[in-house]
Order: sequence, then C-alpha cells, then structure tokens
Amino acid sequence: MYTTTTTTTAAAAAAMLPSLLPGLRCGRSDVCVTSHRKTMASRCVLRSLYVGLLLWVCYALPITLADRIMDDQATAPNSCYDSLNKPKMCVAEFVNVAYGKEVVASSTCGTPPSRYCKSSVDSDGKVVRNCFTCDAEHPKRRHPASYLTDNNNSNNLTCWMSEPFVQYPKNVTLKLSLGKKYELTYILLQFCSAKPDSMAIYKSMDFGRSWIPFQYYSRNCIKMYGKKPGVVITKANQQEALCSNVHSNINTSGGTRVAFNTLENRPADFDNSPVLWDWVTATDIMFVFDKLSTFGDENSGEVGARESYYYSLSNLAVGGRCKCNGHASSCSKNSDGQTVCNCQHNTAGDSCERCKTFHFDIPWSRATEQNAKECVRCKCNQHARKCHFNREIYILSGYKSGGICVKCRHHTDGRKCNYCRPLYYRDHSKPIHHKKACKGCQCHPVGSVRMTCNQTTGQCTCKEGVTGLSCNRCAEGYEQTQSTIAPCVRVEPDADVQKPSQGRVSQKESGKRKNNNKTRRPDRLSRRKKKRKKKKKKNKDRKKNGTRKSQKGRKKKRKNKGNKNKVIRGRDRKRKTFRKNRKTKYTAATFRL
Ligand SMILES: [Ca+2]
Repeated sequence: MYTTTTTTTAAAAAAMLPSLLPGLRCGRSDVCVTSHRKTMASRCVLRSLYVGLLLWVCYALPITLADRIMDDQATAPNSCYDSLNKPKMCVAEFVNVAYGKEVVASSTCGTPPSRYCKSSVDSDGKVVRNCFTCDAEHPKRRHPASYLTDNNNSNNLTCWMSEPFVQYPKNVTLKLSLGKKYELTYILLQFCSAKPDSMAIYKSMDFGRSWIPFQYYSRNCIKMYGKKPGVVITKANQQEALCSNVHSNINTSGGTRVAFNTLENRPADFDNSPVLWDWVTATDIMFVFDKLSTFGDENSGEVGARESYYYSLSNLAVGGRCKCNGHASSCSKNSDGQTVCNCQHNTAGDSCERCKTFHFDIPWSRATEQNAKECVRCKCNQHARKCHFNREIYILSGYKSGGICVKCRHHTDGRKCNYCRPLYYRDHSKPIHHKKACKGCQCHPVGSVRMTCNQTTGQCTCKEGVTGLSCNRCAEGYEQTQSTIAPCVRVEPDADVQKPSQGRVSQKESGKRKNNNKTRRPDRLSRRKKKRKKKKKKNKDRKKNGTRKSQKGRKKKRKNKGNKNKVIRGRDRKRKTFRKNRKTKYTAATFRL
C-alpha cells in the first residue's frame, strides 16, 4: 500500500516540478542572470530543478506520506464507533468457545485398559456386538477428553469415551471451563454412542462455585428431574430450565446430536432484557450424564452386554461471544494469560462491566442498538483525580450528571470542584480550571468580623466604621483607635458645636444642629451678637452708675486673658501631637493602611 503511495507521490512531485521552477532564482554569483549564454542558463535550470526536487523529497514527501498514514489510521475499522467517531454498540466475534479448551471428565476409559462393545441389531432382529479395547497408553486405542474439543473431522472422528456401564444412580460428568464470561447461543453435543436416557446441562456464572440448571433431557422428565416437559416460558420464568423428552431414542445410536438453543422458546426483547442477558451468560458448563439408554439386556449376563453401554461423544461445541456488554468488538489475553475484552466507550473490567476510572458521571449501562451508553468523564475542572457516582444526585439532575469529585485540589470545593473553599474566593480573571482560580481571603484580623470573605467577590465582613475589600481602613467620618474591638470610631464634630452650653441653645435648636450643619453658623452669630449687646448694655450701665473700671484694671484683665489663651493653645497643640503619634504607632502595629 505504502509502495503505491510513494510511487504516486513521486509521480506527482515530478509533475509539479515545472510549476516550482518559476519560483526559483539563481544566486547573485550565478552568471545566468546577467549572461544570456545558453550553457549557463541550462546549468542554472538544472541546478534549480535539483534544488526543487531535493526540497520536495525532504519536506513535502514525508508530510504527504504522514498525512496518508494518519488518514489510514483514522479510517481503520473500529465497530464500536461510527464514521463520525460517535460511539455505537459493538459485539465480539461469534466463535466456538469450546474449541481447543480442556474438558475435565469424571470417567474416561483406558486406565487401566478396558473392553467396550458396539451393539447393533441385524435384519433378523438379533443384537450383534463388536468389541474393542480402550487403552489410554495406546495412541490409536485411547479416547481422552481432549477429543471432545479437537478439530472435528467427519472423515476421521475422534471420540471421548467413558468407562463402560456407569449406570444410574452413578453418573458421568464433563466440565468445560471457558475462563471468562461468555454469552452462549447454542450448545451442541455429537455422540459416538447412543444418546443417554437422561442428561442435564448446568452453567456457572462464577467460575464453578455455583451451578444453575440450563437444560434437562430425559425420557422421563418428572421421575428423573421433577420437571414437567413442555412447560411454556413466560416473562415470569425466563430463567427456568426446561426438560425435553423428545431426544432420547436408543435406536438412533451413533452420530446423533443434541443441540440446545439457549434462547429457544424464551420470547422477549433480548436487547432490553437483563434477565436474558444473565440467562445466556456462563463462565463454565457442566454436562451430567445421569442414565444410560439400554435395550434392557444389561442384567442378562450375556458377554459384552454391559460393555455395550457407555457415554461417548465426538464433539462438544459451544457457540457464543465473549461477553463485553456491547462495549468491545474483540477479546484478547492479558499479561496474566486471561481472556479479557478490549473495552471501549470508557468502560473497564474483564467484560467491560463497569466504567473506567474517573468516568462516573452517569451510571454504567449495557450498550443497546439505540444507545451505546458510553461512560462519561466526571466534570471536576481539572482539580480532582477521583470521583464516584451518586444516584440521588443523578436523579436530582434530571438523569444528566451524578459524578461527585473527590478531594478537590487548588482550594476548590463542591461536587464538580467549581466553588472555592471557605477562606478563599473566586478570582474571575482566571478560568475555573486554572490552578489559581481560587485566591485566599485577605481579611484584616482587626478590621474584619471574621476571616471568611464573600466567595464570589472576596469582600470581607467589616466591623463598624471599617471599609475596604479586606477591611483594612476606616471609613470616611471615622477615626482609628487602639481598640481591636472597635478599631474605628465616628469622628466627634467641633467641640463648641458638639457640646453647646446647656441652656443657651434650646433642645429644638440643638436637634437642628445635629441634623443640619448649615444652621450652626447663624446660631453662633446670633450668640455673639447677644454677647456684644449684653456687653454694650453693661458698659452703659457702668457709665450711668460711674462704676467703669480703671484703664489699669482693664489692661491687667486683658493680660491675664492673653496668658490664659496661650496656655489653652499650648495644650491643644500637645493633644494634637499626641493623637498624631498614637495614630502612627497603631497603624504600624496592627492596622495597615
Ligand atoms: Ca473429536
């Protein structure tokens, strides 16, 4: 295939070369550009051609080949996905599961060597017996159990044979281990001897730990197995083994067959019947031959009478598929030598019976023709490596998503790791799957009520008078204190406004001042006017009464007043300095601005 591709591509390259030539130019040193000599021009063209070919072989050809190979790989057949890479139900190949597998027989002739006879009835109705020797050590006289599952050649039948006359209540069993769960369609037994009077087929779904009846055959079903022949199967008893009484006929000895169709007479929609999925599933099969068919001469004492009765089969075939629940198209042996499905659709397990790790967003289901039921990856935004399925959440989500992420990393939380943990908030500048999608809250220990912040905005819960995203500064109109309980207090208004002398300002006026600063100034002016008026009146009274203070006394009074103002101003300055120092100290210690 690739040889053809290479040839085709090389031919295409050759065809394209002329078109490449116009794009090629000789170097400056080439005289072909300046000279018109034909020889030089032809050399230039040849050189260009050579360079073009070299570039094509080095770059274009490998790319073309790689594309072709990629295309071939992309279109490689995979029956679990359609041409648009959409998942679809797929099944493993239908095979004879028993072929080449070991069968364990409870009884096989030849150890030690024993005699067996083949009986037939001649035209006169007389029984004729031809006797032989079964010897396990002799290559042509042995009849081991491996002859049950060897290549079945009708021209050279090889038969397994039990020891002669192992009669009821003794039985002979054959056990076939499939090594894996298979879904069986039929079981076929080809006899070298007469078919048994009574036999049963059992199956195991747990590698031989427990056995379930699959089918009974008997000339007397009720007596042998307590089963009434011809029972009709309904939905209520789909897993009930039936007993057939039609197969056993001693006269059809040799080359006779018993075929068991696992789904025969079980009407149901197999694709949507979990009961039938179980019914056809088996890891092991066991055949129990309970009773030999005889002509009734086994107790006659005739020579070779009992040696004529034994169980012998030439072939044991089991048709079925490797059970992969519609999620694999093939099975193969793993590193331990066990047969396992090559699971697709994000499934795992020997039979693709579960979703693979981290694909638990919907429950596992067997694929159907209508829906591949592909397992879905958990949505953890790249913050978790494990998840599990929760049915209640799945139902609440409207049967859409039931995966719960485990151990969300990067400070995320929630069933999809799509929230930030307490003490963290979402950084919207980064996508949710980013490692730093959640940032730590930066709440100031003094200014915040608690250390948790709003997980969407990062806003901390501030104490009264504190503001900022991290509550790290006082709000307008508040002043910082040394207290950690109330780090910011409301700034007190001007002293003479805040604490007016009682009695001078009525309650009503006081209320007005508190509510409206604009009213302060007129009040203060009116108070001063009143003061001046009072003073004028006092002076007038003094003039009238002749009690005006002397010039000396007045000067002394002014001097004292001036000293008093000086003291007050000095005290205010000290207080101001103290407040400033205190603020700086506190800020540096706990309340960073
Ligand atoms: Ca055979």
